[in-house]
Amino acid sequence: MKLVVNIPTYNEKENIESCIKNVLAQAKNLKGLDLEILVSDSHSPDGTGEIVKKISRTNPKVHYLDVKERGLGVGIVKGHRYAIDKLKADILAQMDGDLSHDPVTLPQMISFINQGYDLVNGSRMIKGGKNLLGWHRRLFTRGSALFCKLSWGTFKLTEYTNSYRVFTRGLFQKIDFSKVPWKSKTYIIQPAFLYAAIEAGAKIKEVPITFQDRKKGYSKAKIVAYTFDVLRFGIRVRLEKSATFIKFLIVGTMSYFVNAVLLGLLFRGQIYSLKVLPGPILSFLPLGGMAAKISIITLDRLFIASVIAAEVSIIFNFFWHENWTFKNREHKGSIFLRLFKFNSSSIISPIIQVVSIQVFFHVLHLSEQIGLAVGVIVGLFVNYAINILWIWKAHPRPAK
Ligand SMILES: Nc1nc2c(ncn2[C@@H]2O[C@H](COP(=O)(O)OP(=O)(O)OP(=O)(O)O)[C@@H](O)[C@H]2O)c(=O)[nH]1
Ligand SMILES: [Mg+2]
Repeated sequence: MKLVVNIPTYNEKENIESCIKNVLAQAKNLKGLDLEILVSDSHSPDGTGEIVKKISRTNPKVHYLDVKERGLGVGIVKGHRYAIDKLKADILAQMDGDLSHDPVTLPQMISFINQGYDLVNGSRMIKGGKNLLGWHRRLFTRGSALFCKLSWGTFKLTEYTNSYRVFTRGLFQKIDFSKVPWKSKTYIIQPAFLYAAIEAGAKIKEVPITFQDRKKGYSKAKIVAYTFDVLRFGIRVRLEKSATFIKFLIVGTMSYFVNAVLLGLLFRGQIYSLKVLPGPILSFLPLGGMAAKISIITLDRLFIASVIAAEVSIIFNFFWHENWTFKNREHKGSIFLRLFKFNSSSIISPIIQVVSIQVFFHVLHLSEQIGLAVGVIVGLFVNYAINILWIWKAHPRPAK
């Protein structure tokens, strides 16, 4: 198994040699792994490239890649691609080249990859982690993390804007980079890559790290522009997520109309109060007393019509969710199993409505109409949750 540690650099001549040395020193703690380093440099004018090339001439474990263009994302993405294609890496790691990230954490991070995690995220914000930057940078880190949590809905993840990560080749290859703004001049690649990993279904583990302030060289971070990018990215994610929910509501409304029209035609030959057929489609079925009974249920025209209309509307609903609302989510297993799950979960909403009406009327002594309205809304969210957690489970499928 080969681990390639990708170190993106721009003007790091004072740091890069020590950084490489510190990473290589971890080889003894990474038994069974072939550790190599790739410096993916944006053609630094300060001579970072010459230093790395000189080291790589005597040490075959150290590689230099000139990615030419500026941008942390360019260094990261082109670096990992090179590590996979040319260096045949199985595990990919990335860290800053200014000694802010301590390679002593690498063995622990790798151990989680060996336990089956797809991505290990170095965090300054879990127990044991430290952020030794100045107050305004700490504020940015915390503020961005809170904003990402809220806009992405990922409350278990604590760290979003740090680069120190380890992940599998398989995960990297699953990521849809057309949706990742990796050519940006800010560091938006850091949260955007993490989000893409979540979307690709990555199993993620966070480990505490200490983030040292750089001692030498200068910062290339553009914090104001980066903040705007984090905000813009979060809003985009939120809108995309809401788009699914809006589609869910549209399909729900449409299936109500399917249900209503069909009930009208089967039972009366009408669409609402508009007469369209000479008589009910189910005119051959009796109404009331003449019909067969099963305990308290009368199997008359109204009952049969409402069951057929409800079932057709459920199938209509399912068809649109399958091919539109949840199109990009995982469609595992047989379509009939999903249809069965959808069918059986459709009963939950009316149950919630009935319970809510009872509670509002009898317990809270409020109008049954309020109970119904609350029940409908709660039922809607419960149904949505069931759909995304049970039926079209897990993560969107990466676009082809
Ligand atoms: N390949 C490449 N790497 C970059 C570029 N800009 C920054 N980097 C590297 O990305 C890492 C993080 O950049 P830093 O300037 O340290 O940003 P920061 O860690 O947020 O800020 P400070 O630590 O305060 O300087 C460092 O290794 C930089 O050399 C770039 O345009 N291309
Ligand atoms: Mg730094």
